[in-house]
Amino acid sequence: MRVENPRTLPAAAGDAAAIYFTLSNLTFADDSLVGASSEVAGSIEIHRSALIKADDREAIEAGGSYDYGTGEENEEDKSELAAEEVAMDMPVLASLQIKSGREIEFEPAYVHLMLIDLKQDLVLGDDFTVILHFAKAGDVIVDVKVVDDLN
Ligand SMILES: [Cu+2]
Repeated sequence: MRVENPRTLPAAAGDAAAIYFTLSNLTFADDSLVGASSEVAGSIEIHRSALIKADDREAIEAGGSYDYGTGEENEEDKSELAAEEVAMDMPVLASLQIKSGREIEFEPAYVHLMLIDLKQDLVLGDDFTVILHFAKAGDVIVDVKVVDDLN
């Protein structure tokens, strides 16, 4: 599994925060992200953005075969979308399939990991560790950076 550019926006202790990155399954097996954990949060959930068009939801849940492409959403300000996501009630996914050879972009208006009940402030310029749990690949340790611009 390869995780590129893991990032989040500044946030305050007690709040929630969304994490974004590019996930690539470089293994020869289909796999699933089944959860994540971090010392900075009470829990971490896999969220599907409520901003996603209803027609696309089924494809996402079927296993990372959804081609989100370069739709109109991408041209909007991602940081703004991320703030919107944190304020929303978002559907929780029990797991997210990623097929062998596939890449999934975790990004605003698509899917993200949500840090619930932050134990500390996330300060611009800081970084922190998140462990991604995969059904087959096991644990993958990720260093998430706190940025002011998600693009
Ligand atoms: Cu969320």
